[in-house]
Amino acid sequence: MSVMLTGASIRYTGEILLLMDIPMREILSRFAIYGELELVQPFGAGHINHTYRSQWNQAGVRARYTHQRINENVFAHPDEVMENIERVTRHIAETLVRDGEGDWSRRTLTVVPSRDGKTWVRDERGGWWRTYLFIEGTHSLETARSPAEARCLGKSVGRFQKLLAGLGEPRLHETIPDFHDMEKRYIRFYEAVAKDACGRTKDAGAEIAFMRKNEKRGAILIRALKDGAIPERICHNDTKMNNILIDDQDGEARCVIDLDTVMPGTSLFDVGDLIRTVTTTAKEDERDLSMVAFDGGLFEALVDGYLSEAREFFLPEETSLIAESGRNITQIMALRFLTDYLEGDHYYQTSRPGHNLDRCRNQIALVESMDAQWRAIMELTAAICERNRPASAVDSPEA
Ligand code: ADP
Ligand code: GN1
Ligand code: MG
Repeated sequence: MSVMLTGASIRYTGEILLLMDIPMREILSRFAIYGELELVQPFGAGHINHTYRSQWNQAGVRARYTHQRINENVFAHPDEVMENIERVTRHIAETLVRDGEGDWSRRTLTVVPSRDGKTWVRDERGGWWRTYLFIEGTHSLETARSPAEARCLGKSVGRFQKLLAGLGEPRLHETIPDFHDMEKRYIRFYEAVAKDACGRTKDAGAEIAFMRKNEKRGAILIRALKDGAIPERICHNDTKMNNILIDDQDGEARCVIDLDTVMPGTSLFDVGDLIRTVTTTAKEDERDLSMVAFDGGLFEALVDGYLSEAREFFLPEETSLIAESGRNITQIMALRFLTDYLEGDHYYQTSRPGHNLDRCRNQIALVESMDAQWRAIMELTAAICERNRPASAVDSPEA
């Protein structure tokens, strides 16, 4: 048997692959995968789930799969997460096939069912596992390197939202209730400050002060949604750049992944998270804050790419909040990293002491960079929106 394993959490003892003392081979054998398991290793750089990639010999052909243990600390109802993902991926696949799109199985995630026909498998400790086809010939980015990359990232999310606009009833489950509700997140933040469970507030004085000062504007998007000023739509809710797979050959965005949080929200949550991650050339946890700066050229290409698809459904009320969405989601992330730091790093995977505080500082620096360029950002946004006015507005005589 030629099984190779890498990664600290995996041990190989005799015939059994052990992942934190759970037999991995046994878990994988319960998915409808055929052939001989050759290799399994930790994979990817997500903050939430535990991701692995396996390799199989299927009658002489190599096939690879992605396996994930769903983080139950984050998702209280993994069955509902999987029900959403099942519906969303099926809908996208059916639409792509109907529209005659080639290579469609690299343009959407494909859930591999268990041998008893479910979308998940539960291990002996009650953990929830799922399997997807591994999308070959792609990579994900941690920073955008050119306007061309930024454009294709924006376009892929616009297209993703457009595809999901056609998903019918019932409403998707809210897999994390109040996920982008800044008002509720502030309540939890103040509780964390008051409790100071780990004695860390003393190291985060400036960051706590920043959050206090900017509380009001932090709620702009969620208020607009709650007040009905912008429509509810199905959105991804986690469109950071490394959740979009890029084709190794042509550099185009192939597939939007990490679908755990696809649920009702506003399209602007996704636009904002794109702006947060694509318009700075520093990584999210970069400690050298002089490298964290908003880049107008990347912003222009990103939003232009997004609107080239989204203009079909985007409303003027949404357009007017595009620039604000970037600042808003960046502020939300600063607040979430800071809260997790104060609470003791329970939510995000961290790999060094103070990692969440570093991330928070980085995000604050990005908000400040946007603030410093705000006038230019607004002018740029107006020009991009003018170029991407919906076809109906361009055609109508009064427009
Ligand atoms: P998390 O929720 O922890 O962020 P993701 O679903 O984003 O987990 O997966 C982590 C990483 O694994 C991704 O950034 C991507 O690089 C890789 N990945 C996940 N699913 C696939 C897939 N089906 N094909 C190829 N790569 C994948
Ligand atoms: C998490 O799962 P991942 O790593 O793609 C988080 C996002 C944050 C992001 C910050 C379910 O995303 O909300 O924006 O980290 N996902 C969840 O990097 O909380
Ligand atoms: Mg991810």
